[in-house]
Amino acid sequence: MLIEAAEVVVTNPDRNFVTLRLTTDDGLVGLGDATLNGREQAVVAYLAEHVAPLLIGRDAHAIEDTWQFLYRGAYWRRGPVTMAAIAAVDVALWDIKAQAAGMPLYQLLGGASRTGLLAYGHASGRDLAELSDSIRALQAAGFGAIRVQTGVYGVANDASEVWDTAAYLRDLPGVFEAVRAEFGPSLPLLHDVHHRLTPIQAARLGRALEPYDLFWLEDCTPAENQEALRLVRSHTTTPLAIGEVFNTIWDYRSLLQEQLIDYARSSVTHAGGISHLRRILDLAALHQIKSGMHGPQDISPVGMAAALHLGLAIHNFGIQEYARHGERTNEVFRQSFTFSDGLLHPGSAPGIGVTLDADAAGRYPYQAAYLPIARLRDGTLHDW
Ligand code: KDG
Ligand code: MG
Repeated sequence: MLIEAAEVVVTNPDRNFVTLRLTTDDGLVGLGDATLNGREQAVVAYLAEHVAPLLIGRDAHAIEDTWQFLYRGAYWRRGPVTMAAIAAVDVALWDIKAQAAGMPLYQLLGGASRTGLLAYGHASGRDLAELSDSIRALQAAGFGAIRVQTGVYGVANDASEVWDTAAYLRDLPGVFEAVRAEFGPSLPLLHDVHHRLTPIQAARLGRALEPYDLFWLEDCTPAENQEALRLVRSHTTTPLAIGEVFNTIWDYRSLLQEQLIDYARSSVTHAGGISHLRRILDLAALHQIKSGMHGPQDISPVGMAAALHLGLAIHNFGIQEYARHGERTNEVFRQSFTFSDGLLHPGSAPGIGVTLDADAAGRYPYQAAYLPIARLRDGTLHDW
């Protein structure tokens, strides 16, 4: 079975998505997500100019060899653009292989290890009343685990936000105290710091949040400095999650081997696809670290479906972020995955279970858009 066509589809139904569509000589179509928020066109060019021409005529079954060919053969390794492009090829090939086998992809990855995947949704509010309404709305939508963001921290999606670390460190424990008082001790609660603290600030926050029993504290320091987590870890038992901006196993090496985190946040879309993320999560499993795959709206339904197949199959699944897509996105990407009773399931359709409606995609052309930024009161650019 040979790859006959490799096309890159860019569409903006609710936001920009980049999708690789591979077609084989016997007519199977596989999809891979290559969306890199705010840098979408860099991956489009990488795929269209440098990867697609190399794929034509290759054996569609040779997933590992194609992965190594794109990684080692390029000489230039790692990086978000390269690894998102490789991920899209990898997922599209797994999609094709599973369709050829007539099975949902998770069966080829070892079969289901559980009946469904615990998902968390995003609650936010400018004050406690708004936050409480937001948590209730998520519970009504079926979520059994909730990420809590509030007030001084970036709830707005404006282009720029003013960030005050001292106010944040002062206010956040009180927010969790109020949420626990209202919603009880058993609701799993998560929080994302978005890389904004120094190691000693993060250590202090982790310790201050211990009474509220967080499921995890995410990205408490800039993720690229793995050593910083040693200090944080030595001061707090609040579980730590990191890695949504990582793209290879090398970014995790000391975090996993020294057991400095509890959850690995990489997505299939940004960490080299099913083949590479599985390697990361297998190494994590040796150190009792679980998956906590990134699942914001900027990962397309194709990337989300791939994550669900992998999450269902691995033993060390932890939790899945699920930001839910809008109606127009669901019209472009038809999905077999389901969400009920707080659990996601990839469904039983052969492959990854997502098809792309090209006519619908064509109705929503690319529009340039960027992530917001954060600045301190004096104007200094801070981490997002
Ligand atoms: O593209 C970046 C976003 O996906 C990121 O800001 C979302 O931190 C995020 C999360 O945890 O979903
Ligand atoms: Mg995050």
